[in-house]
Amino acid sequence: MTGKLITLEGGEGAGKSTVLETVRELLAARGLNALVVREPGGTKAGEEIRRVLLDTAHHGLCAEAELLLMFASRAQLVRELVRPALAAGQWVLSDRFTDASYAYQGGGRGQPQARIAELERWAADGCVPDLTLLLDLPVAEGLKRANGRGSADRIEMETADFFERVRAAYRLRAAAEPARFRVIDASQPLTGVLADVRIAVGRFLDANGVRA
Ligand code: Z5A
Repeated sequence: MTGKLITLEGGEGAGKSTVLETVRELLAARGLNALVVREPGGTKAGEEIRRVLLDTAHHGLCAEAELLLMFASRAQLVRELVRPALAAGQWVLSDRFTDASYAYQGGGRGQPQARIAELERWAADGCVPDLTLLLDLPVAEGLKRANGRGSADRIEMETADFFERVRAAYRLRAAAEPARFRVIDASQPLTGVLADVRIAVGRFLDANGVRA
């Protein structure tokens, strides 16, 4: 049986990294040793691409180059790690995936949805997550959390308006695909967020016949 792809999405400081470990533990408790990856990055070439994408020295990077670099990283990740793992029956847990391109490059930068969909088909090999946890919280709260961490990268330096568009695009995607998305209220204290994550992942595992 093929594995499943679970992705974590959300805006700045939404708590993806914090939640990721809990999801990994939930899978492990049911005997699933998940492959954990991140985007952009995850492979040797992808991590180089990530460095270019986030480096503030490239503040003049155009939206088209940014979109193509996100998908260059993703194309490599899908073929080098994600597809082989899924084919071997391993589950994959990714910190961001293609929904981030729809939200940031689509909603944030105004790149056409159809262009992103085309890239999703061929560059990402039509690889679509089975479950996506969207950690949703007001932009101001996310920026406050993220700002506590020191210097901002190239994308983190964007305006609050940009992040409002990103959030709106994520929420639209979640509303359009309710069977795949679980929207988690990330403005709650962490214990509440993790409780909701446990319920969502537990139900998904049950639905897929994965017993403890
Ligand atoms: N990007 C893109 O544009 N297009 C794409 O296709 C892809 C990505 C794939 C890098 O992503 C950038 O690439 C990202 C989107 C873009 N740019 N931005 N902006 P990343 O995922 O590596 O980086 P990130 O989004 O900047 O992650 P992050 O800011 O680290 O967010 P997070 O992982 O969701 O948050 P966290 O580190 O878990 O938590 C942040 C802080 O809040 C931390 O101190 C926690 O202890 C705290 N926290 C977490 N949860 C709570 C709760 N519930 N209450 C209180 N405090 C909390």
